[in-house]
Amino acid sequence: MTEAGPGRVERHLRERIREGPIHLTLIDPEKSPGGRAADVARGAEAAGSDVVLLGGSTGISPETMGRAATEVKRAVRIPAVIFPEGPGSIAREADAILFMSLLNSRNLDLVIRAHARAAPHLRAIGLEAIPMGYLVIAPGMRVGEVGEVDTVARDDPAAAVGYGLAAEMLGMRFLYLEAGSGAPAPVPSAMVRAVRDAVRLPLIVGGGIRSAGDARPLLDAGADALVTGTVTEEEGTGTEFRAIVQEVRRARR
Ligand code: 1GP
Repeated sequence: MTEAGPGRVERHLRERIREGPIHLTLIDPEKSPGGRAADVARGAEAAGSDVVLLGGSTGISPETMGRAATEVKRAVRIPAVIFPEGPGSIAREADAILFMSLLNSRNLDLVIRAHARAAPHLRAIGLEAIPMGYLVIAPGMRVGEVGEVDTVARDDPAAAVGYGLAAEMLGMRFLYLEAGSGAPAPVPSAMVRAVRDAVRLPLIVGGGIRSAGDARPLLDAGADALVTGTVTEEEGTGTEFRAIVQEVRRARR
């Protein structure tokens, strides 16, 4: 038997997280033409962000994803990791892909079937797959709709804990709590705390984080990684973005 342990990017992330929380910058290749993805990636790395996540839009093509990954990899040293919306997001030019099951979707394609179709291709091109449970919390925004999600209610941390423990026991190696891109408020910190206390997986939190003030309670509650997308789409890697990354880095000390 060949051991199916963590790959190079996952080991790197785990080592970073052992020393404290990290920041992931989400870049949407569809909304970043003409070198913008590289510009944002450079700004993100300079600010101290740890990973570029590539994804966001529905209907992205492998060509668009591949171009963005190549551009980002030429521009920065931090890893470029695909945050997929489906098999069309797969591009061998990236460093790894979050191989994520949308745990609370009603659509079995998004839970496991698309994965079964994509897995042989991933193995063939040798792209590192990072196994992750992806859980959408209300309001869920667009991913809640297109993902046909039964969102976890914001006042029901026990439900999030149940999904998180199930992900852990199924052998997934990361857990992502998602409020939805552009959510008016992030995942409640009480829910992050409850999941942190119960689940032994690195915990990624995203959706609706727009300021250092939004980030602080999530870090205090034990989030291992914060994802931001909208803030960079709206104002690049300017003051607000840098303040969020600074807040994450302060929590590493
Ligand atoms: C979306 O969690 C990410 O999948 C980022 O959300 O765009 O609200 O930062 P925002």
